[in-house]
Amino acid sequence: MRRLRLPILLLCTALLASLPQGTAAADGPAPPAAGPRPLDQVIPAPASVRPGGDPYTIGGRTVIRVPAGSAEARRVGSYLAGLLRPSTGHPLPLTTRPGADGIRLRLGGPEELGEEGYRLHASPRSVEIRARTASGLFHGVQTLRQLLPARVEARRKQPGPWRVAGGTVTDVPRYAYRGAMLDVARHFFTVEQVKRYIDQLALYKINTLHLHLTDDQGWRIAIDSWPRLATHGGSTEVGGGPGGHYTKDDYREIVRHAAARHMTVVPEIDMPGHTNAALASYPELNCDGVAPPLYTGIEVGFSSLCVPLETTYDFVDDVVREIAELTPGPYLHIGGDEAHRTGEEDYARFMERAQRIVAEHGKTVVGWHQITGAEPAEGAIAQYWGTAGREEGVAEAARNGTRLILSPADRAYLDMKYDETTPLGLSWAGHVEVRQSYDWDPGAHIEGVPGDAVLGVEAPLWTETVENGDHIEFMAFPRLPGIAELGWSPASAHDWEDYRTRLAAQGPRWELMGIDYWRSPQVPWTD
Ligand code: TNX
Repeated sequence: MRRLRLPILLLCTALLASLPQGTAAADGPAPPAAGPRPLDQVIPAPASVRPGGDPYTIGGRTVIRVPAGSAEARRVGSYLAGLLRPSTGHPLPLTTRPGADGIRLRLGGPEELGEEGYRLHASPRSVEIRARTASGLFHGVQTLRQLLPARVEARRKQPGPWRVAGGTVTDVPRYAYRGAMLDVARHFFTVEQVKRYIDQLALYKINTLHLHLTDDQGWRIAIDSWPRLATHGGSTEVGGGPGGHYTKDDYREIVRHAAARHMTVVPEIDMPGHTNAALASYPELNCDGVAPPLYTGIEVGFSSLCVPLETTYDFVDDVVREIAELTPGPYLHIGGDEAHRTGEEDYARFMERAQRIVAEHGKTVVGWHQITGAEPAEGAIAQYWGTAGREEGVAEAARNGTRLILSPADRAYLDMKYDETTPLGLSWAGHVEVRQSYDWDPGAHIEGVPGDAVLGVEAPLWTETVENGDHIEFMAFPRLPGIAELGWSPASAHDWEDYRTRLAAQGPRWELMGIDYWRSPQVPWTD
């Protein structure tokens, strides 16, 4: 017995010492060990921080006050309680009774806070989060979460204190669209895996989940009017595994889970290329009437819907209608990339009709930036995935009103290897280390694009080599928070040295969340 005690004690001390108390960086002065985390030490960096006054401490008598009469705001309060109760061990009851103490979520505030902004004010009496919308409250809650010690992420009771530094954070996003894309076509991911990723994205104020639902290797969503798309087209994946597809109820569950985290789902049906799974499911979609075999390799650009065939547009109309019905959000992504088997004129013809069909079903078109080679519909959004930063066609479309989502492959692609040792991923756009993915400005990235044409940023995760949840996390972390910061924080907050220190402090949080991340040598991890 006696001999065991010392090692256990040492282990506990080491464990406690490894928990972040502030933001000690390898190359910066460490704040006092017991001090609360400074208000600016969160990701994305807040737009404005005014530190001052004594901290707030969450304790056994803390209540969470939510506004009466807003079910949405109350749900944000419940979400916060669900985060804090297991690790703090405090009851944290929700109440609509007004009062000056506790954690106070309040609706209202200056117009400048907009649709998603919030103001967090901490003093010894309370932490108040104010916003004009429940989404703003939700983002404020993510800031509060990051201001607490990393061990708040543990699902069992941890030692306090649970302090929030005194002062005020006033925060609004730079861009309205802050996305992450998951390719569920090359490899299929279960509803639970997608929900877990949504939970992780929410921590960084990502507000859009783009699901790449169809590709050559798999069709992943049930379409009632064309059932074989899912049952046959979804029956395998890269490498020949069993694949799978979402029933409509599965998909609704993903949309619901995302909405509860103030995230909109953008479904993508990739057309006219990347359609082998559909062509394999229905011979009548092929120009020669012959269905090709299912495909489990990773080549791109070899398939195309048959542009002259009228059946093609019946198919597009049915699919878009059924997908639009499942989609509360405004956008429907129609792909349009790498249609190497579709002639230029056919491509323009197809895109013109496909865009019209999307509009008829009440949605706004998003397409990969190749759609700027056709005539983009009014209000269309193009997603740039090039590597050159020069793309005259894209710039011209932007000057003519097409809005852009930026996902430059050599910066934002989460499927690129970090370096030559990365066991997963591709490298056609080069290696993308943490600094490379963070250190660029979406507002000035493509020559000749007016800054206000940029709707936002997105980090796509293609899954040719990504087979399970651990793989998703290893490729997304630590790059995803950098793209999230580019989407949220003002350009004036951009600073690699400061960012990498803040990023380092996320490591212990990820460990407690069970996230297996790449320990990039560019980041001064604290343990
Ligand atoms: C290009 S980017 C693709 C995908 C691949 C990806 C792999 C784009 C619109 N198309 O089909 O999965 O590269 O990095």
